[in-house]
Amino acid sequence: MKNYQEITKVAYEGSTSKEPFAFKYYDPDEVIAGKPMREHLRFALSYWHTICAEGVDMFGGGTMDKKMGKTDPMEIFKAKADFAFELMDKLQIDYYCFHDVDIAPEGATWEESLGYFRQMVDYVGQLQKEHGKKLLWNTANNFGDKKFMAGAATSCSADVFAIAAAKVKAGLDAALKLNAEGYVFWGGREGYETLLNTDMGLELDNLGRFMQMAVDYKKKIGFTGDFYIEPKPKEPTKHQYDFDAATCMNFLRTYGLEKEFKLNIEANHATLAGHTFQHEIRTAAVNGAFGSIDANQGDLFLGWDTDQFPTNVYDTTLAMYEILKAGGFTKGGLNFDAKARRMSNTFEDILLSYIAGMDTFALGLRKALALIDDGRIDEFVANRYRSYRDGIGAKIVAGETSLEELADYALTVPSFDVESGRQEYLESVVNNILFS
Ligand code: XUL
Ligand code: CO
Repeated sequence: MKNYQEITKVAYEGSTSKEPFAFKYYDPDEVIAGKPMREHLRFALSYWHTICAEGVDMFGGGTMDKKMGKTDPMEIFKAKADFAFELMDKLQIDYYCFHDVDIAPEGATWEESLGYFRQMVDYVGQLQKEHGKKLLWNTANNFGDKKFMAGAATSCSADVFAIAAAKVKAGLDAALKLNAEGYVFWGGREGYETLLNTDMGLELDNLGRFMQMAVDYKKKIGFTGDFYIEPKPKEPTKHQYDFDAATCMNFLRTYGLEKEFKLNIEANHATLAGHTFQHEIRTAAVNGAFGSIDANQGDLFLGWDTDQFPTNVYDTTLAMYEILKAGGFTKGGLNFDAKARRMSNTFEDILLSYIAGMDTFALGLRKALALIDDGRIDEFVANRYRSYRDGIGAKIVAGETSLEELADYALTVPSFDVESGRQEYLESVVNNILFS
């Protein structure tokens, strides 16, 4: 196998290629269903996993050094940024995502940290221009530091609430400067370990107030990117307030924020919530809140967020099917919130894991379009609900009937037979498309 330096650009070679550092299904400029694959998929590199994480786990230290041979903190972060943009070039990835602490060193005080952050925002802004890349979204790490141990916007400390707000303000200033397509709010430690020490009502109201202030500031500075909430049910806290897509929608509606936010759906968070990835995307879509995707996969036998690169084509096909049905991405995209396994600890593995993930979504896109073209599934569903297109069904849908009218109508129905749901047949149609 070639080494990392030898690979200047991962190219599309088609499904018969055996070259490890080539795309088999992702052909960025190939136009399918009216636009190039790169515009359908809008792949993004996650800075925290790819540029920062070194393989540390609960039982052992790093297995990979990403300090880029530097020792001075600012030099380390500049070298990491140079590496990130070269990597995006090699992989033909157009977007990236970061937390504030991913791109800049932390100082001894907040003021010092803010200074470093602003310098690094300018630095990555310059690299963005030089490499022709865009920021899909940024976010604040309001969970890692000790001060956030009881949450950020839901902390029991008003001072911690204030520093969390300061970090979001700095993040929105950066988003504006870097012309980001969006800004993400993932709950971090917004949740609880035990209700014995928790004022849930105050915490949720404070979270609502925090989000409203972020919306007000966004409007004030004229940031036009999308705001996303990223649902997750557990980890790090036992119960996270942004449990799943439906819980997030309830939160947003309670605080009158539903028009200001969309959802960033992560595959592994969906499965931790006991849902399929497809279910969470559909839930976002039917609520008019489909925004962006954190692309990864979990291990169904493990109860935590393993953040593996997606390689399951069945899941990516059904995910892309939902995304296409939701109208595709507007400002969102597919951010690989995924890390190579601790044992996949070389720079070559970074390329190989992105290639695997990008090809799996590219194949998913091709197969989802084939499912839609084939038409059997859509036709089945449309036919299944045909009773709502005329007669009493049309009146129900139009809101033009009543319990009294329906009670009278029910007396005229000779029998109440429901047709077969044909699940196994439909699953065989998916297989037929996948393997032909
Ligand atoms: C955590 C997670 C985060 C968010 C951004 O599980 O997914 O990386 O995507 O904070
Ligand atoms: Co995520």
